[in-house]
Amino acid sequence: PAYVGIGSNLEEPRRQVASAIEALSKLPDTRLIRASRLYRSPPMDGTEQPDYINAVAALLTQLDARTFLHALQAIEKQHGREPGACRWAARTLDLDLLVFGGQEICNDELTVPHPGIAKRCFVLLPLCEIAPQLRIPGLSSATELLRDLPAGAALETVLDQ
Ligand code: A4P
Ligand code: MG
Repeated sequence: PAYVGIGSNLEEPRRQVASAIEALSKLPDTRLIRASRLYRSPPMDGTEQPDYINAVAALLTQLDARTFLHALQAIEKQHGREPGACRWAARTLDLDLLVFGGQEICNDELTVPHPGIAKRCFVLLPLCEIAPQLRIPGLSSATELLRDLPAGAALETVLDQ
């Protein structure tokens, strides 16, 4: 499967994330197999921004990685994502391609597995909820990565119910 990290911290983030999951379920030649619950955490760089809502979705797709990325970018755009905003700026919707089957990709457009996975509790917690045994190509399992986060890093991300 492909795993997609979903994040939002603007304009009703819970609604944005739910709507992104709905849009993912409608991608051509693709089937949504699981979506995690929603998790809440403060912005990673500690700037003055609203909290983020994050989730992870698992999909089976016949699209190639590049076409799949472009489909994710089209969904971001439909959700009012401002192009050209600076890195880590607040956003209505961010879709990151976390894992794409067993593939390791590194080119101008795409780095897979996503380089932030191992450091981000807001990715690892929802990922472990839906795929605890998943081996991240080039790294270890989702559960091992979560366990190896520095003490305290895991405390900032909470289930959003
Ligand atoms: N790109 C390369 N690899 C990938 C990939 N695996 N998935 C390229 C998606 N895109 C990939 O992405 C910039 C370029 O990365 C794309 O054109 C694509 O070709 P972007 O989404 O436009 O830029 P960005 O999101 O502003 O930057 P970046 O580095 O992706 O930021 P992150 O890592 O997504 O972090 N705090 C909390 N608590 N929760 C969050 O979700 N998210 C961010 C954004 C910051 N702080 C956060 C959260
Ligand atoms: Mg991104």
